[in-house]
Amino acid sequence: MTSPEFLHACCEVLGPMHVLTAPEDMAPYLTDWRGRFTGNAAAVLRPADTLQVAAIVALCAEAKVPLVPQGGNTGLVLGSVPDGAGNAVVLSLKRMNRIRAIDLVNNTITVEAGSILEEVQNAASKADRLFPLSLAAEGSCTIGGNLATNAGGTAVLRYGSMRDLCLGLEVVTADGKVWDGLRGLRKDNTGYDLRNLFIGAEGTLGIITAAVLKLFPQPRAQVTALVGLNTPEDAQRLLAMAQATCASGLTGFELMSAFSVALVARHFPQMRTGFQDAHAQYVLLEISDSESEAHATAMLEAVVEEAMEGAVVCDAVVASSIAQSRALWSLREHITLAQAAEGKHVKHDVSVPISSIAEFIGQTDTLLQRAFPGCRMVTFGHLGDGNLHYNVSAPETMADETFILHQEAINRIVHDSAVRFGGSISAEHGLGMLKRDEIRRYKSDVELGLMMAIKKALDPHQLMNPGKVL
Ligand code: FAD
Ligand code: 2HG
Ligand code: ZN
Repeated sequence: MTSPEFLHACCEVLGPMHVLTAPEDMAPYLTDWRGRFTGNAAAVLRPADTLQVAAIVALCAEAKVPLVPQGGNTGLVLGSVPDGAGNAVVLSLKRMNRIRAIDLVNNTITVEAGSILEEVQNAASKADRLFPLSLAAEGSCTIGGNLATNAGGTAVLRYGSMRDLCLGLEVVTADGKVWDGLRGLRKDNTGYDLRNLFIGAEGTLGIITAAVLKLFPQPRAQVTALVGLNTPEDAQRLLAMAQATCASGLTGFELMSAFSVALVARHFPQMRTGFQDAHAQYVLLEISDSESEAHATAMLEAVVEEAMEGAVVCDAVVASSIAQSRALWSLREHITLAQAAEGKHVKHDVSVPISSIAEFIGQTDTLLQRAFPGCRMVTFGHLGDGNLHYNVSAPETMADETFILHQEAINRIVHDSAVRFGGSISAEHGLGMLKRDEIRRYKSDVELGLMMAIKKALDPHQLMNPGKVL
């Protein structure tokens, strides 16, 4: 247990206002976004700057108190909440939200880890630049959480995931030292890649306190289309067509199954596709263009026309206004909320080679229907990256509570299937507590051994987000 002396020392560093110990004050930090798990903590600590983080981590190292870093707490794998033991502290980075610098020649922005993603996008936009990471939780997730999970989102196809968008990091190490790696360099071959070790480590190796991120020119135009199709195979064909015509202009390619779209319409009735008839699959495409709106629209229309002529697509709408484009994206981004409103479900965040997407869906759907007849598939996601959110809701006739008891069996079918296709069981959300045991089935002893060696070297007392990832 944490001693009164330890909490007193934390108060000295942060001021008592930023050391929360009352259950009602700590509550929002202890339950995950989906409401699937509530942990326990000795305190929630809210540092204001890097030196305060370093002082707190040093105190934790001395008193052997485990630390759970937390940003917006929007993570989907139970990485940002403590376990039930009650001996850990949650370190909330949300007060650390300053934009430290923008360099318009180097095309970089330096931000603190608690900065909300949307605010970083807005700061870039004000400077006539684009920070391209985009995801439905952007109004509340933080750059630190985005980095710690190597977040993906809807523009990975063109700009890559968080690892590709970060040039430098500032990190507080497990013994309370500050590593200043805030370099804005695009080339730097000076030994081991520490930056990429901390990115995607889910807070298990150190606390990210700031980052240098890449900026891009603002596209002159962004054009969106929604198309209806019969099969995931057709969606794969459409991707090849769009890439051939638009090359790197294709910035988004999102698959949504009929049931995903129907769930959104059920729980958010104002959100509809606008098509007269329902289709088995939908794809949302986005083109970004450095020339003009007319050029972008012509390109997208050419793709849609070719796909309709080839009977790859049955129906299509190209958004004719920003409002219509936003409405189409909103439909896509409400799938997570609609499935949550529908009830408990089992999430999967798998990736397979893009060429195997359709076959993966076909085979795994069959296996799941055989084992759980009537289970409802909410299949959607970043088809352009080979990343599917292959989520399973209970059959209409089965109570959620009964269905959720089968979670392990469902995971086994889906994850074994993804791995059979050469895939991964977590393409963008990470492992957290939720997939920590699961990953041991799929990584070799050699790979797990290397990961463990890194963990031991950087966090010898196992205080950084214990029980997550490994
Ligand atoms: P948190 O949830 O607070 O933390 C996530 C992990 O990072 C935890 O392990 C935590 O300990 C660690 N961490 C947080 N801050 C730090 C830090 N400063 N230093 C070290 N470790 C830290 N993810 C995607 O990749 N793509 C999507 O499209 C996407 N869409 C989403 C849509 C919705 C509606 C929701 C709820 C989530 C979505 N996510 C998505 C998942 C989640 O939003 C992202 O993983 C996000 O990047 C997490 O940021 P956060 O600040 O909320 O992190
Ligand atoms: C998305 O792509 C997120 O919208 C969330 O990664 C996925 O709800 C999910 O399973
Ligand atoms: Zn996603």
